[in-house]
Amino acid sequence: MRVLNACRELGIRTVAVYSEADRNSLHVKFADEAICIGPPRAADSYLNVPAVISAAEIADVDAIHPGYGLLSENANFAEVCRASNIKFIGPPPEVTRLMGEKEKARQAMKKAKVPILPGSDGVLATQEEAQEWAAKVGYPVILKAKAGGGGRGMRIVRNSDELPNLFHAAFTEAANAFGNGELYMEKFIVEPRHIEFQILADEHGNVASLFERECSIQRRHQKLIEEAPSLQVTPKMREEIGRTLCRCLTDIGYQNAGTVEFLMDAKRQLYFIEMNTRIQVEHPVTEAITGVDMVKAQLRIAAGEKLDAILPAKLEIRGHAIECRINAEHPQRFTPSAGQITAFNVPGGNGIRVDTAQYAEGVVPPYYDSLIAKLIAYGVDRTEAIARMERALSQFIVRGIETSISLHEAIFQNAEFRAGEFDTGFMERFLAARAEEEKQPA
Ligand code: MV4
Repeated sequence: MRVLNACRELGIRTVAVYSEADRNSLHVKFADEAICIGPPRAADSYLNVPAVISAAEIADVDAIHPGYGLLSENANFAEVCRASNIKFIGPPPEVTRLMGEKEKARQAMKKAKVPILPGSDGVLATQEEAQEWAAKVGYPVILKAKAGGGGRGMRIVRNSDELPNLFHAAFTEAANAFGNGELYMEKFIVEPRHIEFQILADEHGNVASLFERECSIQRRHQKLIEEAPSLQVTPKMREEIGRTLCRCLTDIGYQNAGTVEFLMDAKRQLYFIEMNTRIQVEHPVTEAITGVDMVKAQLRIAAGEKLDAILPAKLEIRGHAIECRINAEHPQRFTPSAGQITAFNVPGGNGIRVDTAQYAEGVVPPYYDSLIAKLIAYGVDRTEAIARMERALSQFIVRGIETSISLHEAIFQNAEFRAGEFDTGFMERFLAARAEEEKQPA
């Protein structure tokens, strides 16, 4: 729906693809054309490259927007698009492949003077080499899969005695999950903040930074709340990191939208960890504070337009925005909650945006990600954004299935959250405190 909306506003005709489970989805209803590409399971439809390409060829499309997830960071898919004379709306496959090899991405950033964490130069050939690097870097260290990302295939190592077993475990897990067990090492940052920079790049070597987002409110690597800007990033840091990233990504030949992830330590230093070569779920908070329609920007970049025609002369941050991810899941147990929606009231009003493809008679299928809506609140400052979010959460009604709305309401009551004083350990502490309260009712 997000891509469809941008196309409609630009006068571009759209073709939706859908699985048998999504026959009654809004993207099918609102696209100019819609083609069924297979059975409900994503592997049989949305991830089926020949099925997607066949639909594109039958409809004779000029371009494919891959959305986020699914095939959006699949370099092979981008290559098949290229071979089929279909424009893939995203970076070239070579760049996606480079960023998918996390250790290569790290070295590319290092070369461009983007700050990285102390760690190994390249992958660890042997356990002995891992011991040597760990002694040099100092414990705790973290082993990460070169082919990994998003938290899979990682092991935290506290001392040299633990290293042999954890090296073996990480290697085996990575080999099974990614078909490549190669590992690298970084200094482990305890309870970091997760801060990411939004980049747009055209096909003429121009790159712009659309500033940062704070994404530390997450559970098991699933983000729950994101905001922009970060209270912890000073104008000087923002400018320096942004400038360095633009230079680096010009050198790499980056194109279209991308997100560069950093960890922030207790001393408020930022360190590169990895890059996502797609538009992300949380892009609306950046849209709110910059006024840039990022999906329209993606489409115009892919059509060969230059950034200076797409972006305002001077990019500036105005106000503050927060996004709550509304998931179809139990607010305490986090188990998925598929099924028939029986009531659906979407909040609106000043400063509120809701991105959703759900509706009053909608069905949440059990096959896909549980995200059913994004609720974005904008204000002149964080205080106003919070007040609007709380008001909107109280007016967001979903019946028939369980959702995370009540969890968000509880988080917005939390003093540390309200003060902006949190890191990636926040949700674990918050949920533990909540479980404790339930054990001993007042
Ligand atoms: C780390 C780290 C601490 N130190 N790397 C997790 C997902 C992947 N993108 C990177 N991750 C981490 N890398 C070093 N050197 C802690 C995490 C991490 C984390 C990072 C971002 C957001 C949430 C997180 C939750 C747990 C661990």
